[in-house]
Amino acid sequence: MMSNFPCFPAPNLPAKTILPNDSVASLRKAAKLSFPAGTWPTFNMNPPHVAIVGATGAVGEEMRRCLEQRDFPVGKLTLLASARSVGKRFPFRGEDLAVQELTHESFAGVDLALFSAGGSISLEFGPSAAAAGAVVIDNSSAFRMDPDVPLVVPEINPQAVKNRPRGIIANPNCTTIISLMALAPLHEAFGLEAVIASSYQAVSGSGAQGILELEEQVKAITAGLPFTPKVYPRQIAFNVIPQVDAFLDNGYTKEEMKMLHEGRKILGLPTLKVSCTCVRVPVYRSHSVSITARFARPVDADAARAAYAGKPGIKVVDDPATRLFPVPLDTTGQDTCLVGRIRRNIVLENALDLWVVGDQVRKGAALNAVQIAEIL
Ligand code: 2RA
Repeated sequence: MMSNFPCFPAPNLPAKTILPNDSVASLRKAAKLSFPAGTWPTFNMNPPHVAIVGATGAVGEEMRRCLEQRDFPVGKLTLLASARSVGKRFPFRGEDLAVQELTHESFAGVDLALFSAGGSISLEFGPSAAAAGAVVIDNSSAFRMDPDVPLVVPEINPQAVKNRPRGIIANPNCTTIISLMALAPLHEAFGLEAVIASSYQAVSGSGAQGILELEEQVKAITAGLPFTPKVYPRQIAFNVIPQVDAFLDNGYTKEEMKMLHEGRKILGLPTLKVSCTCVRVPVYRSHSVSITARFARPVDADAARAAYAGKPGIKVVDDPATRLFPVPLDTTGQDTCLVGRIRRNIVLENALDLWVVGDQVRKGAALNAVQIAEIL
């Protein structure tokens, strides 16, 4: 539908695995999971019956693609959505699967349920799926701060998947994931203490509606026609909007406070300080985050670049001499987050400035969920 625009949909991806399977093995090793790749001890059946809840949404569709591209061992795939989507069909491994209506009875026989249909659906149906015996991986914010629900980025805290008393594992917010992909290796090397960040968030973070609003406004403005913003509080075309999600009493938005609360939980740093300004930008896909991070120990740019060596899912793209730095189009449709503009901050002691970019539909949502399933 967005064919007039060069960056959406995401470029065609290779039919097969993007993140090599040895990366799955390295994530499992990091999680200290000793069983060999290709076995799935969590599930009684091998391969598992997988359900995607919210299968017609942007993230639900990307989950289906990730399962296929990464050769996730799916015995059966059930696509679930609201009644109005029943009958829509989607391809999966050469089959044409019909969407079924989500009900509390949908999870009989399901081993793994990937949820991406919003917080209220997760709250209502997640516990039913878990009660039916499925491991639930939830992309909404509904359970993220529940102490009995692990909040997992597989490259950072894979071991947390093992402790899931409610049978539910939460996928963090996209901006949190992308920021932490850059911060976690630095934390390991230098001891993270405080973060000040500004995000540049793509309209696909608001789902198909956000993409449509940007496209329609660009068309209307270039044709000299009037339009009324619907999804965003102000015009998003040729503009930036310093509001993502609802405002809270402290003047921050919910999205901004997620960086603090989720960052603390994932990194296991209850005293981590985070101040964030989240901004919506007229980019179709991939979020960028400008970060100033203060550490316990001295840092410099070379040591920071070295800290990323061998870390899965994050790559340094950083050579000011040749104007090499990551931009959102570089990560669109890609699995790896890119970090650049790494420099010592000249205001604060032991602090760095950096710029990280990642595809928020993939690593910020669908891919992260499938990676969690891979290490169960
Ligand atoms: C956004 N955080 O970009 C959302 C997507 N999860 O608005």
